[in-house]
Amino acid sequence: MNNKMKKILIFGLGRSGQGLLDFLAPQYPEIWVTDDAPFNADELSNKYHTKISDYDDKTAIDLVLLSPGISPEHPLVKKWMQQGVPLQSELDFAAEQLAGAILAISGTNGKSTTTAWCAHIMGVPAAGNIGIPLSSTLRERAFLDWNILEVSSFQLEFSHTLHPKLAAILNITPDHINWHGSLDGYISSKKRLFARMEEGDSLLLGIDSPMVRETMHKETHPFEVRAFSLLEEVDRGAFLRGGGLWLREEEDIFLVNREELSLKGDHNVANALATASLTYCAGVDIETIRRGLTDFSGLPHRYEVLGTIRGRRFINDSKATNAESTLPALKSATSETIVLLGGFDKGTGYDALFEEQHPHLKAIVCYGASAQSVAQSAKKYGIEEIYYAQDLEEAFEQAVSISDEGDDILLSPASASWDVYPSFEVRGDHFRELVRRWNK
Ligand code: UMA
Ligand code: ADP
Repeated sequence: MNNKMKKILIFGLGRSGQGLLDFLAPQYPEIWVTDDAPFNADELSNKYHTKISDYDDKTAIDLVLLSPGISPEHPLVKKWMQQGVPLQSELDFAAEQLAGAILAISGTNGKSTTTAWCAHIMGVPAAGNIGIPLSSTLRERAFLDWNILEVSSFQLEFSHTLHPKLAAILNITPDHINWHGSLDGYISSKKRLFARMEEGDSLLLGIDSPMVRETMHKETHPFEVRAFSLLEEVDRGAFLRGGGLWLREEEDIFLVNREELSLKGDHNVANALATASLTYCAGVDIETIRRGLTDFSGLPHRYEVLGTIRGRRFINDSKATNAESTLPALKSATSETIVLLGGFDKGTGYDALFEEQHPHLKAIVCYGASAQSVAQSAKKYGIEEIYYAQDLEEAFEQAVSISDEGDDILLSPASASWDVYPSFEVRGDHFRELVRRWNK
């Protein structure tokens, strides 16, 4: 069948669905859409200048394009799978349209930072889970040699054709277990990133992560494997020697000292090592890599210092959506810190937050859907200063009321935002607004 005659259904009308509509609407006389939330097909038809029809199961669909948030357990998805209807992720479908090579970055934490850092050094736009669906950027990619993509486990669940030339798995700790059904399901999904890579391609693995080491690094692969580590000098890839960042290729190449990196903390040294190795493999010269490692300004919502008001420093780390990503914020604290913890519970537990002591942790304020689970873990490890709040606003008020001059008030929730907010950005912006109001 001529591709343009295919009946395509887009499931999900968020960022990914709209990106697909942007790309497909000029090419197709009719597109089917569905979403569990209400929407107006006529308004969409007007907006996209083609016929957008609300899906009903009388229409025989040839291809369903799924937004990443649609679970494989969704009744419609199960039905289509039973019926043998082809299902494809938005990212996979969009990636098939690319002319240039793909550099794809996945892992549990540090994906966006590393993706944006690579994009900064290579001077090309990033897309994918970083917040910009690839489908919405296809038109500007026709002449790009490289496409830098942040890829999530959700996007990989229905990935059958994605073929990166360069890929990285930064680290793996349990995440999104509710969604994938099990840790094995989560890891299997991540492995799809390199399932179609072949000789001549290169995979970079963060081997300080035991799960990456055990489930990916020990395996034999038909393509080149590099590694990065803060703890050992790797055979090929990037490592830390003394306080310096090094590449190991045909020879050892010194990059910069860790103090020169623009982003601080061990986790960002790891992100920098990954960035350096990936950009080197993509052909960037060492001087450009060195410069980019020292002048990258980072992303909002990742340990973003909002300012100091009446002696209290406010930090927005809304992107910390699991225990392992909140840990660096707690470890790097140098002032008494009150941390706001809570949100949508992904079923991965909070013990990792408190297993080691944080000398500057003054109090925790637990709020939202995961409040009780967070508090239970904290109690188990002897944390005494535990406060409770219904929502972020109440948690904020609670935190300022128990704070003193010189304290840090840190939003680093260790939970997804989805109990109340559509995204971590909206949650972080709400925190920013609360700080702004308190400043009056
Ligand atoms: N919807 C349904 N039924 C469902 C689930 C969703 O109808 O069961 C509908 C919603 O009503 C909504 C739409 O689907 O209209 C939302 O689709 P979506 O949840 O896939 O979200 P998008 O707006 O398309 O954003 C997605 C990613 N979101 C998720 O994976 C949940 C964004 O990642 C990504 O930036 C964007 O595509 C562009 O690629 C966000 C995220 O939280 C940052 N990712 C997770 C993470 O990083 O941990 C995986
Ligand atoms: P992701 O896109 O994987 O969620 P981000 O770069 O957006 O990662 O960072 C999300 C959160 O994780 C932030 O709070 C950040 O401080 C923390 N973080 C960043 N890099 C790492 C890392 N390598 N290991 C653990 N936590 C990290």
